[in-house]
Amino acid sequence: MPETTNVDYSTKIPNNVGLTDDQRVLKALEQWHPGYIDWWMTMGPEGFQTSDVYLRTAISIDPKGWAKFDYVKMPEYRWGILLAPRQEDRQVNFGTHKGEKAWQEVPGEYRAMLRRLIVVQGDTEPASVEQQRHLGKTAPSLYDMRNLFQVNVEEGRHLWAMVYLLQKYFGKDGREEAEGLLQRRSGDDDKPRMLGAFNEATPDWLSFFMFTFYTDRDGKMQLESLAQSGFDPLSRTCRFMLTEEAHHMFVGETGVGRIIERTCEAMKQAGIEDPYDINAVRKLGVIDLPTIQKKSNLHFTLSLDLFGSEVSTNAANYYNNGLKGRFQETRIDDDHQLTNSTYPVSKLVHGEIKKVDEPALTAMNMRLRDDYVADCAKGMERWNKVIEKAGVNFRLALPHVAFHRHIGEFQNVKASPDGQVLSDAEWTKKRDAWLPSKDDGAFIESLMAPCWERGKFASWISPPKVGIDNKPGDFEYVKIHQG
Ligand code: BYC
Repeated sequence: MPETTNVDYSTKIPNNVGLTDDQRVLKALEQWHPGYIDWWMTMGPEGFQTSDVYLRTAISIDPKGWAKFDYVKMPEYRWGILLAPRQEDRQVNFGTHKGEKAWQEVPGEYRAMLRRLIVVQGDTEPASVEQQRHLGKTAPSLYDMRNLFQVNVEEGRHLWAMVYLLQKYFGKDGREEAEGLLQRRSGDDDKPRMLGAFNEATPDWLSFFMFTFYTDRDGKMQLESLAQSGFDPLSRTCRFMLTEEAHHMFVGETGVGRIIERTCEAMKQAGIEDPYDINAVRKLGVIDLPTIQKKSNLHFTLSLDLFGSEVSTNAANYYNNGLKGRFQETRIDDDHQLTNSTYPVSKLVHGEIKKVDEPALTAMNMRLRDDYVADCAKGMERWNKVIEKAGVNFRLALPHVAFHRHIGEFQNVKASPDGQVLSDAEWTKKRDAWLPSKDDGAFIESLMAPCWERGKFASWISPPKVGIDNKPGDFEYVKIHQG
């Protein structure tokens, strides 16, 4: 079957890339498949591999009807290879090759760079599944459990998407990299995942929702930039992945929003006016707003690190060579080459944080991060609306980009959430007021008891406004059979 908008289900690996006519790649993927299943069974959602989960599966790349919903046992999910449709006249839209026809094969001189980008992207997908594998056991409802598993199977599919590119376009080294993606493990001392945030623990559901809000949103920004790539198969792959990514951020935003809503509601019912009366709020079995702020600080800053250094020659090369663009590159009104442009970058100058103009080409990561921060701020405003509507006197805020950083300009700086540079001792004294403390972790953990009855929700989270696929509130999103 040639490339099409419909997905060919006759092969073991559903696809719209004509795998039946591409026996070499089909064989390579079929050989990789058992290792993937083995990884899924050992590192995927723990304890629910035999449960029936109401999942959506991509069946087409037509935006109007791309998914179908049904009960599926996760190991039987049809992980497919789906690329957005090819645009015949697509060009390289930026960098020194601007105006050339988009590449259908890997340009020899950029092979190593492209492979690196694809491997880094690919590595994050299984990492997040590994980070979240224990969460099913403490799911606050069947609805949330189903959303967790939906996110997990789709991250699995995103791994397949990157592995397809490696197997199809990078020969022997591509096959080795595909193996490596199944070998590394989140948080492992000897063979960790590649990027910092993907080696952190996701110990509880508030972390999961913050992760899907902040870290999946980095995923969105990075995929948007790779979707601009002059290497057309990468662009098409990322464009389809973005369709699925939207739901992951929905899960994060509404998850945190529902926790906030429940906290405010419980405070109002109990007549608690002071959001900082943490002990009184916690006694109600809900998560106090200051702790939610600290969790937000943690996940936001870990995600900022994922943008790399503010000033980066890697990023300049990716752009110059037409491999990775800016967020919504084609909508920006400039020359798309940026040889003479500058961009303001936050830097530490004589002990003060200032904006300094840098060549726009080397400031690519900073620019993408600025777009990201603006997108996060909009989501946070929606959370603040929930608090405001409940009549609670509290506002969540994003910390300054110099706060709690491990990559780039501010990695050796100790700054407060409002951007004041502090001594190590001052910072350490305040740390637990700004980031989750051991006690905060223990309190949240104490709330993490499973709530698996149909239509029921844990004490600390409100029900969603609407069900998935418009299902009613008591729908059995997961039929639990624990093996
Ligand atoms: N941790 O010039 P620099 C997602 C390394 S999330 C560890 O500063 P560059 C998802 C860097 O690799 C999106 N190492 O940065 C979300 C380099 O190493 P080498 C994932 C780091 O290269 C949720 C060195 O430091 N996709 O999809 O301009 C669930 C100097 O690099 C980190 C991508 O990231 C870090 N945080 O930018 C599931 C897109 N930061 O080469 C999925 C592809 C930097 O010297 N990746 N380093 O050994 C990229 O575009 C770039 O690699 C980065 C780094 C933006 C990550």
